[in-house]
Amino acid sequence: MTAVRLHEAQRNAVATPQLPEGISIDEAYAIQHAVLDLRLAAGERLVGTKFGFTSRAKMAQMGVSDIIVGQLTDAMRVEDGGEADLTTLVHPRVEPEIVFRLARDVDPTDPLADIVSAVDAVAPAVEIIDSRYWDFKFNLADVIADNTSGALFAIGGWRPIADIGNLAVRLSVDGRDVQFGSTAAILGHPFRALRQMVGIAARQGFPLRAGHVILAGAATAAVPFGPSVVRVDVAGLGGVTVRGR
Ligand code: 0L1
Repeated sequence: MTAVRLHEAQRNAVATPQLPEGISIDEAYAIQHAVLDLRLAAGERLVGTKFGFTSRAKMAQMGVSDIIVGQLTDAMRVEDGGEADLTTLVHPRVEPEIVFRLARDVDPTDPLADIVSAVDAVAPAVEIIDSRYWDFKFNLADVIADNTSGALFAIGGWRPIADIGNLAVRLSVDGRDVQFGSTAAILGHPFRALRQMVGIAARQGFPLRAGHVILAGAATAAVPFGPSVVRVDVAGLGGVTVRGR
């Protein structure tokens, strides 16, 4: 079964072949849910959702052109300043992001749901992505089924929600700046991504619960992640650091 294959690839950090051609987007999300169910059955807890391909830089880097959503569990979280064990990953990459926190439940099936007003805080974030597919190659259905390459994430200090439409974003590796961007790269404004979450969550059955976090998607292209210290700084929001070893 495909979900078991993807789950084992993630658990054993061994790349697996891409899915057969012809899988629809809805089928791909169903596989993603089945993979997530295996993680939850193993004791992990759902803590939020994450976007993929909300910026042109990421779409161009991976050759796809649609926003996608994956799911986050507590086992994927690394503390700010903490370590990411590289032996648990296949071919990881790192991206600079911002992350939202929901203060109350949002019902995605409610056409009047206002997700922006449900957000009480924002923070800088490091996302470590890791495709489970050979050569980090995939089409849209592949990457959706593979939980949008979700692997690990770290969150910096929370700040009250403010004007986050055009904040400078910097990714550095071992103290050397490697990517610069702006939160405006996230669909023109990160709130635009957030609003799109409601429709996707309704269609694909993602809960949006109080306390959940939502990673907004990378503001720049991803860079390979190895034994090093990566830091994301977002103007006005501060920074967050992860060490790979
Ligand atoms: O932030 C993002 O756009 C993550 C995309 C995840 C898919 C990938 O590039 O592997």
